[in-house]
Amino acid sequence: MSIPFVSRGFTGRRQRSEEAQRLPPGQYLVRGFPVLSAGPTPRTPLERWDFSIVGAVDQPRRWTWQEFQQLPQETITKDIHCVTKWSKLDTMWTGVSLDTLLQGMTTSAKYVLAFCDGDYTTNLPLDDVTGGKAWIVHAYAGAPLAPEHGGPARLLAPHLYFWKSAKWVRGLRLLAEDEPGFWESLGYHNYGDPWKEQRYAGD
Ligand SMILES: Nc1nc2c(c(=O)[nH]1)N[C@H]1C(S)=C(S)[C@@H](COP(=O)(O)O)O[C@H]1N2
Ligand SMILES: [Mo]
Repeated sequence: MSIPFVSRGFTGRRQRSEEAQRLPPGQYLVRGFPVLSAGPTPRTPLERWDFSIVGAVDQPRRWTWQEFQQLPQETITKDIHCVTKWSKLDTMWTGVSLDTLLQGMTTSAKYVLAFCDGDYTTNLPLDDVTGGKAWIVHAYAGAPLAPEHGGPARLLAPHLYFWKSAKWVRGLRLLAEDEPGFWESLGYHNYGDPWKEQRYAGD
């Protein structure tokens, strides 16, 4: 048996250039899964976990862990991009779309602030968590989300830098006026589009 090294070489180059096109400016690829946490990993038992939507809404909503699991689940595969310049391709998550969670709600809010166990927050326009762009995920690659990666559940908004994907998320506060979150008030960009390289305020 001879090894078809010519076609294998071609495949390798093609894969590398396809991967390169999926990398926003200034980013490099990682194969592992780095952990970036501003503080210790909180550990909330599932029986005490809930997810709520509060703030500028007609009726606040709250789901226990069990209720959350009974909502329609989606599995999505997305590339993720950290502001510290690593990107990871084809990460696979399972959870509930924010469209499902916000369905039928009446609000005049234009912004959301995600809040978490451990006091981390991050702000996003409401339009950036609706329209199939964001999920509350509780599994990674088919297994329960590890605590260091945000388990029991985290926000996933992969079209923005990964600091917007709040780990250990417990809810969203809907806001009429925008309010900077943890990193946003420490000089990170308010919006954080990786394709526009919006890393820091002023970028
Ligand atoms: N609650 C919370 N969420 C967070 C963070 C954090 O420190 N606390 N770090 C953010 C940053 S900067 C990144 S890059 C990702 C890292 O997620 P990972 O540790 O699963 O790679 O989580 C984001 N969400
Ligand atoms: Mo990050």
